[in-house]
Amino acid sequence: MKRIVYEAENSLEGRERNRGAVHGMVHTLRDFGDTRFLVLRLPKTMLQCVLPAELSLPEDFCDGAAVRVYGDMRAEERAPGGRELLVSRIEVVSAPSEPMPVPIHKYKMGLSPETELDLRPITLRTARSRAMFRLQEGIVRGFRDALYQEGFTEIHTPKLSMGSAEGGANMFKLPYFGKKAVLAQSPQLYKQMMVGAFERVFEVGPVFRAEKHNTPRHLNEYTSLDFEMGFIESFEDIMAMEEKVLAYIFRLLESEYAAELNALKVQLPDISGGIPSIRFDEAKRLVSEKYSREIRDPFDLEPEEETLISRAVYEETGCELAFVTHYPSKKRPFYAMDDPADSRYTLSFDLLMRGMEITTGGQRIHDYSMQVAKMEKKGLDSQEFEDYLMIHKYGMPPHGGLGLGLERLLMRLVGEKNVRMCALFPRDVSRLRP
Ligand code: AMO
Repeated sequence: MKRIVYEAENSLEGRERNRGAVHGMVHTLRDFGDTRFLVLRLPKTMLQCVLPAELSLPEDFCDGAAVRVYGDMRAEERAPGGRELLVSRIEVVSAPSEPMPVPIHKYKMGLSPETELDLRPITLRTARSRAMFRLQEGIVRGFRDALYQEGFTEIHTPKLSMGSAEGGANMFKLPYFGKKAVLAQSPQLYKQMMVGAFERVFEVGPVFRAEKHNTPRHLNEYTSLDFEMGFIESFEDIMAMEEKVLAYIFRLLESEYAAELNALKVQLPDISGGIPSIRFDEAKRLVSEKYSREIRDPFDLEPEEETLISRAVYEETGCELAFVTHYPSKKRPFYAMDDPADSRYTLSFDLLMRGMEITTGGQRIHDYSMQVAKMEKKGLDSQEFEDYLMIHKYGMPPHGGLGLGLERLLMRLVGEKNVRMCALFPRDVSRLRP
């Protein structure tokens, strides 16, 4: 059975062999009087099935039923995927107990985002959601494949820990057998530790941020795509690696996710000419002058500034992505390497895409005394970091890495306004279900 479904999805070759059954979920039945089309939800595509006038449907057949359909597969260029199944028999494998509460067969259901999220177990079945999360798969797959090719090792680090990696107030705290634990804000310290073991590592995993504000760009749990690499000459090596990885991801989406890109009308960004970069202080000045905007926070970028920097870079270069480099030391965590030329700034960067930050990265401190001194300067007790400091004490190469927000990248790719829609089951201040 599995094999036939796979063939039904992937080709029409050996059509004769495709005489048999396909199983799937009833997405909808379109009844035009003389012709009836059953749209079946297969693992990755929809299959159009033509029901002959004389075929009677089983009594318990309805939207949402799990069915087995028998018939002949044939080419039909007007059908999705260029093929359709001429049905001779339908069996209901299992029938739902209630009618579908919302019209999931419609591309746009017209629901409020809240209702759509409340009903996520079924609204994720729409063609639109399926296309979005197939693209999400493609991004992660591309990230993994590209890094395997570059000699990286995939790692899995703990999400329960004792201390903070990124600082700030956005940590979830929880009791842990009489002690206090926190949920990981990022795999930062562990991925650096693993550079000592494997030189090049990456991780795809959940991270937790107790952001108290509901914004369209923040989740309380998101998926972080992280890598970390040793023996770098400069933080620009990290940017070059990110560019390579993104180019790989976009190529993979183009070649293997064309149907999903088409369904969502996604235009992939063109980074074939390289991603331009601009220093943080220059970027601040540029948008302030170009758009007559007062600089309110000299140490960080406001969301509107990110949008304007992106716009200005796009107007100048035609590229929808832009690296902003040399963020102020004041706003970067203790592990960030200061610029030896001017220690007010760090050897770090953010990547903006279509007006929003999708990545943070940079070079880290590898020298023990430099790291202890920076912790003290930031008012941290280096004793609390003795596990982490083992790597500095016992030898580390110059290294750096980055963290890329999966939902943010998907959001910028598909043009979704709210990051919640780019997480299967988003977590925000007021949402812990479904
Ligand atoms: P940072 O905290 O900037 O850096 O996070 C990296 C990237 O993660 C995404 N992101 C978020 N996405 C959704 N909801 C949130 N609340 C949220 N917060 C962050 C963004 C961001 O660019 N350890 C460093 C990375 C590194 O230097 O390797 C870090 O975590 O896309």
